[in-house]
Amino acid sequence: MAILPIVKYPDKRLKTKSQKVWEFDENLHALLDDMYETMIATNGIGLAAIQVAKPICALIITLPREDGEQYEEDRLEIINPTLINATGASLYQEGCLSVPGFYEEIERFAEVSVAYQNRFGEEKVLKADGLLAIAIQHEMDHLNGVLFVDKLPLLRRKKFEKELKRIQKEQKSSQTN
Ligand code: QAP
Ligand code: CO
Repeated sequence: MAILPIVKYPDKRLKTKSQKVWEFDENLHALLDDMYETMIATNGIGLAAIQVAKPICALIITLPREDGEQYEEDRLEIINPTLINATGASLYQEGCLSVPGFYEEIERFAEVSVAYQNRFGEEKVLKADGLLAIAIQHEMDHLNGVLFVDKLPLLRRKKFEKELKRIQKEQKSSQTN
């Protein structure tokens, strides 16, 4: 197992459209395990493979429980997802491991159903609402090369670009401090 470096905005690789997974082998399993370790180590609740520079349609989500802790048995691994139903709308203050330190409200579907494969290639369907529905949509956007900041209206996108400069300065100084 290993903690992998996270690809950060504005790295162009985050715009990559990920490729379908065909082989559900030990390489995939090792990647999913590394992604989980990386996500936990960086305080994430969701991570797409492209965020660790692997352009394949794989994402993981582990939401915290009521006690605020993440449990390994709640690991959700979603390969080759397709949206089969989506209803309603909800606003949530989103963040992203590839855009650390920036959070903004994004509108998403309130409820989604996705068809996907697990790490063994078995076909599954998942119906989700609440935070899980948000996380699934956020991570599925990564597979299409889309970040949550790409969905901001122009004025808030400008606010983001301005804040980014400040965040990048802070991160540079914390590397040398
Ligand atoms: C995507 O996001 C998501 O800025 C996962 O400094 C977003 O794990 C799912 C994180 C909204 C559901 C709702 C962000 C960690 C983690 C940061 C994340 C940071 C450290 C974000
Ligand atoms: Co993200």
